[in-house]
Amino acid sequence: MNGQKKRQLKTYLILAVLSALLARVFCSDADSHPTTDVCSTNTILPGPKGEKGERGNPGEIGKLGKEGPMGMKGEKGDPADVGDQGMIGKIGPIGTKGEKGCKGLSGPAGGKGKAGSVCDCGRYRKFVGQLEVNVARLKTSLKFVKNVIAGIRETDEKYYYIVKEERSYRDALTHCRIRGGTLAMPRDEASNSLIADYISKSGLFRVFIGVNDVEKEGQFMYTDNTPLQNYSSWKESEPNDASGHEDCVEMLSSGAWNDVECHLTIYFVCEFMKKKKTDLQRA
Ligand code: MMA
Ligand code: CA
Repeated sequence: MNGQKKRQLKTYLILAVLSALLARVFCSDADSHPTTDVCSTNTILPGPKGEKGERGNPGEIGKLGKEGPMGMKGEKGDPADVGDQGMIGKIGPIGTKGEKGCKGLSGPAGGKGKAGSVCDCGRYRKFVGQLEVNVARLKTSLKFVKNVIAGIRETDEKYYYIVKEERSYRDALTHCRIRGGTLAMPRDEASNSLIADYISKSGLFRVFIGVNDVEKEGQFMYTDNTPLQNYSSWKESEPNDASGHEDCVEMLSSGAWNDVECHLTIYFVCEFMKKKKTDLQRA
């Protein structure tokens, strides 16, 4: 059986079923109208072929088809446009040292030198060296004479010298002055203890120093008429003006001061200012 006949038979069957349904609707007893021939005959024979139906509406859009196979490799594309200029690169490592250059041209001749001296510098330096040795020896000798033979003591600023001659205060002061100094005036602990040590090491007990209250009783001054300031070294209970005439001052080997009578004759200690040294003399 071909497709066309199949469709024809299908159409007949549909028409027959429709006829039966129509007969039941129009031939019912409930209906007061009389039945027609169609109803009475109740045939199922096919009618004549109808005319061709109208053209149907277009179908809905079909589903998306399956993904096709991979296409062939395309041809190589055209070269792209030239890109922008890149950033400047990092500084490279230090290069190896270049080869030594050629020797330069000679410079212009220098001016004429001064006339040579007649000094034999080698001999001169030797002589100066010998002088330095001699100066060092003289310094050592001088120190020995000052400190051992003469028994002089010194600080940076002054020399002290004990005169082992018994004199009154007035004569002692004159003695020191004639020699360019004065009776010692200890103005601080350092110089006072230096003189005290000098007295005791000399095996002595007492010496006159340059302090008195001749001018005004009870008001002791240095012999250069400067007042006692921040320093004094009175022995305990001194000055006591024991005899009522103790206007001059002695230093004991302990460094302690005691007021005594000025006409007492005892040893005394002079002081001499050192001349200020230049840098060259100090070296
Ligand atoms: C002595 C004399 C005085 C001193 C007393 C201390 C007796 O006098 O040196 O100046 O004050 O001794 O005892
Ligand atoms: Ca006294």
